[in-house]
Amino acid sequence: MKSSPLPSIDLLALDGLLTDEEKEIRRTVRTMGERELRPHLAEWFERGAIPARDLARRLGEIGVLGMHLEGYGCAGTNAVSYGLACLELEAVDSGLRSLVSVQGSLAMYAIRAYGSEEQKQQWLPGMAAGEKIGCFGLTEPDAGSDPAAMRTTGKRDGPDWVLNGTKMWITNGSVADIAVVWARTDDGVRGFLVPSGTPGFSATEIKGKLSLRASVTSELVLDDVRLPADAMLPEAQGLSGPLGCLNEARFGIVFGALGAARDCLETAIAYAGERMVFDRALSSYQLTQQKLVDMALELDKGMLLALHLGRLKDAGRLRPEQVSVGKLNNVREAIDIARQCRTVLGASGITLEYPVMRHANNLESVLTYEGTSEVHTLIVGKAITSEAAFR
Ligand code: TGC
Ligand code: FAD
Repeated sequence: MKSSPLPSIDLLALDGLLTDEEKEIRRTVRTMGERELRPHLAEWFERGAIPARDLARRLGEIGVLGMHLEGYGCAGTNAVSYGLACLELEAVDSGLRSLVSVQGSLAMYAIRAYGSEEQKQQWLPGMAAGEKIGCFGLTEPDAGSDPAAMRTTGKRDGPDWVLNGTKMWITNGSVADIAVVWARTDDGVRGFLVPSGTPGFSATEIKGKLSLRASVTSELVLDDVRLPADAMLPEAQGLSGPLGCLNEARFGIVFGALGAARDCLETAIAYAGERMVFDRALSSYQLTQQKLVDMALELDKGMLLALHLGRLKDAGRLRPEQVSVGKLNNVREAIDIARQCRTVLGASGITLEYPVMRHANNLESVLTYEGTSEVHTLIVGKAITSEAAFR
């Protein structure tokens, strides 16, 4: 059962802070998500499989892939609109937002920000249309929070590059046409564009996930992958290259996580209104109202934070540690909300009939990827103490 939207959750009338264009983009994504995607989510999640190609094309049609980038077939919206699109997609499932984050904020952004003109022309229009899917390979089996420890290498062999290594937990990996792979070279970390058919490149889907089941997660193996000189992204040198992409994707999560939380809270409020316990509606008990009110407050505060960061980004003034504040707070609150809503639904809360535990399970991944809560705590800690406590 999907509850109807409950505008009363917008206690602070935050909609009034949005422009007409932002509301229109939100409406488009919400309508598509509710009509075309939500009806399939429980089944996709249960099967652990999604029609990734069809999804990418449809998301391309509505213009959300790389929507905040300029030119090359991208919509060129502002950051707040991109955030709202992430929120509406994640209200359906975090896996959908992941697909869009990785395509637009990681793979396309890397090419847009660091690629040559030829690389941009070759890849971006098809990726914006959803005809080509991209992935972003930074994490390795032994280098997650600390990408500086990566072992994947890129070595010169005449004019060519030869890549060797393994990338782990890569969203979209085994459905991607193009992998952005980060590797250690003689002049620091560099990014490479690896077409999926390149000899020596393989991608295997990771099975057995209990979270983000409606998302493709893969291991990439690079075994003497030979690439021409122009496969390297010329404008990225050092770890600041991949970390610059992460700022973009983390920003989308600041909004996105609130979508999952909103969907849980709407479901819990509707359920509590209908569920009779001890002869009265569950929502009429003070203990229940305490839970619902605490969650509504956190949701609205999270939204204010997201909007503030979005306005800073649109003004070109958003700093990485501010993105960390948003990711840390909003994902932490979203997962708390999802777990609390699960209690409101009682036993029904553990099923796929309701979206709540699906969201809660997904948010376990969201808490971990794009920088764990601990990593973002340390980034903020460094910002306020000037002490780097990572290592
Ligand atoms: P550190 O020495 O601090 O920095 C190295 C260089 O990078 C620069 N830098 C940044 N540049 C842009 N944006 C940022 N946020 C940056 N943070 C740092 C820095 O200025 C320096 O530049 P330069 O020119 O001096 O060399 O690096 P460190 O090795 O101490 O690491 C810092 C730390 C721990 C914060 C960083 O490694 C980190 O963020 N770790 C977390 C890794 C992570 O988030 N991985 C995510 C992988 S992708 C993913 O999860 C996709 S999920 C799918 C989905 O989104 O749906
Ligand atoms: P580790 O780094 O081993 O961390 C384990 C624990 O140690 C965590 O709690 C962590 O916070 C803690 N920890 C680490 N360092 C410190 C410290 N200094 N102090 C205190 N505690 C610390 N990566 C990609 O590159 N591309 C993708 O598309 C991608 N998609 C993903 C999709 C999913 C579904 C998941 C789950 C992950 C994905 N990732 C992707 C990987 C993700 O970015 C990493 O899982 C994440 O960065 C954490 O790395 P790790 O799993 O190796 O954990």
